[in-house]
Amino acid sequence: MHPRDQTIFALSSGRPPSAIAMVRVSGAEAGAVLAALAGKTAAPRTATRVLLRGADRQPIDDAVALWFPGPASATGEDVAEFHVHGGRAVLAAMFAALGSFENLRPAEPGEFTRRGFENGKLDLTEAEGLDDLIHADTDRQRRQALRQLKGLLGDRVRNWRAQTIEASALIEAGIDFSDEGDVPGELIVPALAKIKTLLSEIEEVLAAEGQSERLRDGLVVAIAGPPNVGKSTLINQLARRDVAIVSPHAGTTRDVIEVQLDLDGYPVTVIDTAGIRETDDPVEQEGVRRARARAAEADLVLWLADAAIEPTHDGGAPVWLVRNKIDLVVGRPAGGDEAPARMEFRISARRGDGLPELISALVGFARDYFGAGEAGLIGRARQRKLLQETAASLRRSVDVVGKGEELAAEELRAAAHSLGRLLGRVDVEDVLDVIFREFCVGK
Ligand SMILES: Nc1nc2c(ncn2[C@@H]2O[C@H](COP(=O)(O)OP(=O)(O)OP(=O)(O)O)[C@@H](O)[C@H]2O)c(=O)[nH]1
Ligand SMILES: [Mg+2]
Repeated sequence: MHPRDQTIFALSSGRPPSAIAMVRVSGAEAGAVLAALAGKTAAPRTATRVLLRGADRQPIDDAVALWFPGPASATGEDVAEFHVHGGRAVLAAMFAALGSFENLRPAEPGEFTRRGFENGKLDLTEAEGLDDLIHADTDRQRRQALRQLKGLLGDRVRNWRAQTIEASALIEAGIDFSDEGDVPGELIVPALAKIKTLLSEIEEVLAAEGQSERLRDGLVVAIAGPPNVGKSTLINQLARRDVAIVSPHAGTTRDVIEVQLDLDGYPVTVIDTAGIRETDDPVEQEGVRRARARAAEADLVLWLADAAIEPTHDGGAPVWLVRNKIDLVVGRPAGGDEAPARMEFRISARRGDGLPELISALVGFARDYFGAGEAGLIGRARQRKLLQETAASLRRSVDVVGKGEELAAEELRAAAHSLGRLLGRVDVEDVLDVIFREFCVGK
């Protein structure tokens, strides 16, 4: 039997042990599996209490089962759900029982969603939204993913695709008429008007989106500077836990240490790096190399320096100068300075002075970086690229229509094709594997 036609099963809830675990079965055998394990059938879409038994008829668990006959199910196939106690031994017994059925196998990552996609339950932008929702760490990421999952982009794209096909039909009708005199103009004028409206709608979405797909990946802030200035102390303060070792010994940090922060709903990755200096120690040299590489890739560098010493720092991407250990010097108070050319802060990472100002400046930076306001319609680079291709084809169709309707029709077909790819309607086997591989098992 082809793997696609086999019935699949997986743990769809989190890592055991847990109070309750949810095991999902999807495919032609799901009903038979439910009947065999539970010893009875369950009414559709109704929670039914069942005593599950394995092949040896020994009880596995006292559970709740749900029966979703296809096509009115998440995958479009017959689906059985088992809500069992989330102990490792319970799940091991469950999987042993499921594995003993013929034509049943464990699901691949994302395979339930992929089957839903293949059965027309959701389009590709919605599937991407679903994956993003599962991986959303912050509230803004959640909202953006939910908009995709609810099909906000998909609905627009479907509409654009229908309009493109209509415009192309008008132009092709013009081609058929062209032997018979002046008819084409009557068809081409409305077609052109349609294309221009479409193009301006797509361009508007592309322009408004600015940075919204960045929200998926987050903003990277690197803490860098000479050894012993308090970089690790600062990352611990920002993370509010001890992620990095702090010591008075210069050259303590060697590896790059990362923490994920939620700054006002914006996902921010802060990295602590080895103090940058010339050294003979090969391990520290490697640490310095990694520190430089990560700081070079970061979206923002916090260059830490001792408050008492005049610092030097690399240029390049935005660099904020953060003078630490102000508790050791008398004079100016903590806080932020919008000094003429660059941002400058004075903090005590150990005592916490100046940290609120630094954090609120980081939130402001994140707000600019991600674009203010509600997240946009485009969630991924894949979607943006296809929309750009669509706009380019539409633009070319307007340009070439005077030279020949066939050329314009060809460009419109290309535009419809790009939109179809966006939805996953055409030509997508290559991207499907990539997209669904990123999913969790059980989804
Ligand atoms: N007085 C004072 N000491 C601090 C402050 N911040 C850090 N320190 C001390 O400075 C020393 C070095 O701190 P670390 O956080 O390990 O410095 P680092 O920049 O990570 O050092 P390397 O990893 O070696 O590059 C430790 O003894 C800290 O307790 C501060 O604001 N005031
Ligand atoms: Mg350190």
